Amino acid sequence: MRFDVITLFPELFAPHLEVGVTRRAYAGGSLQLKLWPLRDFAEGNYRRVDDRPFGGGPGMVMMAPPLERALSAVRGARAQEAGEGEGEGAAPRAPLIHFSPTGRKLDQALVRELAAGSGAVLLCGRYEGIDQRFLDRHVDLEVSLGDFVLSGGELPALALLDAVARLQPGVLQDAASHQQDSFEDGLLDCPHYSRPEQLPRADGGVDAVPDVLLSGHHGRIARWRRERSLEITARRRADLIEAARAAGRLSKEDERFLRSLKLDATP
Ligand code: 9D3
Repeated sequence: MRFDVITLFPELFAPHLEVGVTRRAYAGGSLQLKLWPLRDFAEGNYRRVDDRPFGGGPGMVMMAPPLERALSAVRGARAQEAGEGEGEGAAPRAPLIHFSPTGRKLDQALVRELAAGSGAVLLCGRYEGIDQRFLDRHVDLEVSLGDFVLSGGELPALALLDAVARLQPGVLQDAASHQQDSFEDGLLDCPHYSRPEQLPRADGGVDAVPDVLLSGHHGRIARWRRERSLEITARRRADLIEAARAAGRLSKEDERFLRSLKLDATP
């Protein structure tokens, strides 16, 4: 699958291509990333991509013409590559996703949807935003990372690419780790422990690993983990318990455990 990114700061994407699980997705060829530096599509001696807002006010607005030229180049390159493979008729046009604080909040459902598709064009804004006429013409989906203020859309684009990359077949160490992900089953993850069994504390004591995890009892370990997931989810994200219940993902045993918790109204 192919992602094309239109950005003023293509260099921000280098680390994502160079390390860890995401590098494997690109090296293995399941994911392709093409960067389109917006400055390359600007005109004149100053290569301007921004200008003052009509109506006045602070900050600058990204101008439509360089964006139009960049998007045409992306569409052209995608059409050419689709044509080279030939075979079955025209592929559906890749969606244009604009990262914006006013967009729909990124979640695992959208990540899964994109990971199952053939890619997208990602548009990263800077300054106060992008000329609305360009957005109205071309944008299919606006996506936000959440209710906090960033300086542009590049980090949200990287977050989306990272989340999609780790869902590519063969990218995660073992496929079972998807299943255990928080949000894949709709509950928060349980705590994890590794060696040493006894971790010395500054006060002379030790912090031990919960006994059940050393018991070798796979059934009891699975139940303990399920209960820790249910407990932390009930305490921190009651909305996710409600959603899991509505989707029929809680067993009688889960419900019995949840009733046994002394849930505080105030955290
Ligand atoms: C001072 C300007 N803002 C008024 C509160 C508007 C504004 C414009 C552009 C705020 C942030 C930005 C740049 N942010 C993004 O492009 C962005 C973003 C974000 O800031 N938070 C969460 N998700 C996203 S996706 C893109």
